[in-house]
Amino acid sequence: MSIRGLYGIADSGFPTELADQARMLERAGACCVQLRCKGWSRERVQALVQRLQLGVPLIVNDFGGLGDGVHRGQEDGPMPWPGLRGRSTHSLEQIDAAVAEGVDYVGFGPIFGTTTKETALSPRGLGRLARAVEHSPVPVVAIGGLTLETLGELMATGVSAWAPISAIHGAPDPLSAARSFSR
Ligand code: 3NM
Repeated sequence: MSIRGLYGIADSGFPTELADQARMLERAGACCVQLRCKGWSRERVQALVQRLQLGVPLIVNDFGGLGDGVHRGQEDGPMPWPGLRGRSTHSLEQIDAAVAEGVDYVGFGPIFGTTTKETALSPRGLGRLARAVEHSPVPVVAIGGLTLETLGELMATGVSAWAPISAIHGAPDPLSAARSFSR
């Protein structure tokens, strides 16, 4: 598979059931779906994964060995093996470190201001995103404060994929919003 276009994230911070979010993202054309279940036990995430039959790779935030892949932040320890592996990064140095540990893609953000994740980091902006894209030998997934209004500028950086959360799950019609991001 390739990490391209809409990188779907199903997020437990929104009221819609995670399985329904995940199926909706697949239907909208996401290249993969990440389960971001903050505060959930491994057992609870595992039960959800077992219930989900998706036609696209299922990537699990934090926990390795459950889905087709794992995504981890800077503080979340070494990458489990095997499977599709992604790491959140916020600088070129962190991209280098993630590439050295053998990740398949890097997240890069926050591009714009976000309220979905508690972060002390200032928005990286499109300029730094463009440098990250140029620098990284693996696909870059932009994240943080993404909207449909800025999708055109974002794509102009050459970024492989994008992972909007509130612009989809907080939209009046999430499927329609996700479809608009999926191009
Ligand atoms: N990671 P929204 S920003 C989960 O910078 C996450 O690594 C970020 O949500 C990072 O699209 C973020 O609602 C939240 O801003 C993205």
